[in-house]
Amino acid sequence: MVGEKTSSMKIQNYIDGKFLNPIADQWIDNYNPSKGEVYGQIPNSTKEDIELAVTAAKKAFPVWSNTTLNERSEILSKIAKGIFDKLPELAKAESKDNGKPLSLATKIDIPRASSNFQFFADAITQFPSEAHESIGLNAINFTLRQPIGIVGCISPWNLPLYLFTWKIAPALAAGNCVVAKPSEVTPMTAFLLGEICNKAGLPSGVLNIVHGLGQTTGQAIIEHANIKAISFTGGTATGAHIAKTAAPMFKKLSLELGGKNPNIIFADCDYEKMLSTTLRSSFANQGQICLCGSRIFVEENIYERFKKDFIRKVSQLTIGNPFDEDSDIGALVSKNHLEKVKSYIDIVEEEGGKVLYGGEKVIVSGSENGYYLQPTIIEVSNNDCKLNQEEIFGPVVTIMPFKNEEEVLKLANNVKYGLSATLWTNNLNRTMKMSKQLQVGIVWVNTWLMRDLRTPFGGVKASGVGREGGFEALRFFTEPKNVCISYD
Ligand code: TXE
Repeated sequence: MVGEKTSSMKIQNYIDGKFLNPIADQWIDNYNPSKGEVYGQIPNSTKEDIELAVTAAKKAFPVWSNTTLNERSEILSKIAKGIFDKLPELAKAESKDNGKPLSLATKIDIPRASSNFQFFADAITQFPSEAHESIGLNAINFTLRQPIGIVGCISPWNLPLYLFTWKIAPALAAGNCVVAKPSEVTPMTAFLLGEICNKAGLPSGVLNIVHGLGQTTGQAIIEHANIKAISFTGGTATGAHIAKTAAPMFKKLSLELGGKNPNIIFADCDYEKMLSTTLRSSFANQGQICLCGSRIFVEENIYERFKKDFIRKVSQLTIGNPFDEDSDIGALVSKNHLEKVKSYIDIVEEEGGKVLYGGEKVIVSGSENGYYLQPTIIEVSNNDCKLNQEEIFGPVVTIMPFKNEEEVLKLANNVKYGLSATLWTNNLNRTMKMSKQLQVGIVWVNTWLMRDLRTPFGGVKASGVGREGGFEALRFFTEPKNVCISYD
């Protein structure tokens, strides 16, 4: 049973279809953030473990890359089903490992992990390649879309199985073999995925899941000469480091990095829908989603009303143990992260801001050592302060009034990040004009985090390079090769 395994056991690497201890026998503690206590250990894998994974992947590649699309699709569908069948156990494991409310893991994280596999199981059967006839030259070009070979997938801790599978599924669907590393902070569900893959009949070595710290295990993946592409989601500084290491080796890179997303509210919006969605876009997953709208800009004629209503709504949120059914906000992912988030609250005054609500750590009865923080609203007087320029990545939002479209566009774009923006308005002309001018990869209008997995997903500026999702992901995980045939 998955549930029993999560209580105290050592996590192992999944290499060549087998569960293995790390070769150097180095281990890291794994924490339950809702209790602030160690509940297991995970490998801190070294270059030798990565070598083993690469060898297994190399061996598996010729067969896997030549399976028919139907065979591949069927196996991926079985993995999707395997995840879905274990939804309650996986959700519990995710919630325990990450601190997120069990209800969220049950409704969002695990179903989406299953959908990721099902989506790419279907997508690969529909993935076209192009042909170009050179009319008048008697030639025809067609483009092969061949798998790259061995690819590396590195994921973060905020949406553990959700983002891990978002990378692995298209990589496998495209015919690659994968060496994957989940975050060392939340390794449990990635570990449990190995067993599901074996049961689904995924051939040994096609997917290898290796655990450990970024600077040891992650570094060994990005440096390995035979790993030809890296798909990474995580912090912007780590993304820059990965680019520096991998670019001179001419690896393909997809980097999905941080965000400091504007949530722009005009007076002509559907107010109640905006208010309830803004509550989610601010604090879902304890604000630890790269897409959260952490900078709220409100048109000045509804600013005071919004402020009052938003504070009231936020004060009604329940902070508690993630396993309690009525908890809206669980624990932050780690002690370090809690301290990082708190350090921004500590500088509010010197940055010219004012805490309107929250700002304090919370002691949850029965989980006194857990990493809990109140949802926090900060009023800021300008967009240049650190609170509006740096990614806090916690249950902290800033609010600020604006006068008109022109001003708010400047405010929204005046930041190094460019992942997403949310726009609340019923004015079509404004929607069109602003959608074009916002410097981001994703704009949501009158909604937030509504996802259609076929759409391109990713950011501009310091939010990353490349797009995930749909055929974009399948293009990333394949190498196009043009064949030009001349005829008489
Ligand atoms: O991320 P890291 P961290 C942001 C957020 C957060 C900050 C740092 O602001 O506070 O990033 O978080 C692996 N070679 N986001 O430190 O370190 C690491 O092991 C190869 C935004 O947790 O970037 C993990 O698997 N890999 C974000 C993954 O990179 C390395 C989600 C992400 O860890 C490595 C999470 C190396 N040298 C945090 N160093 C988002 N965009 O959604 C680390 N890793």
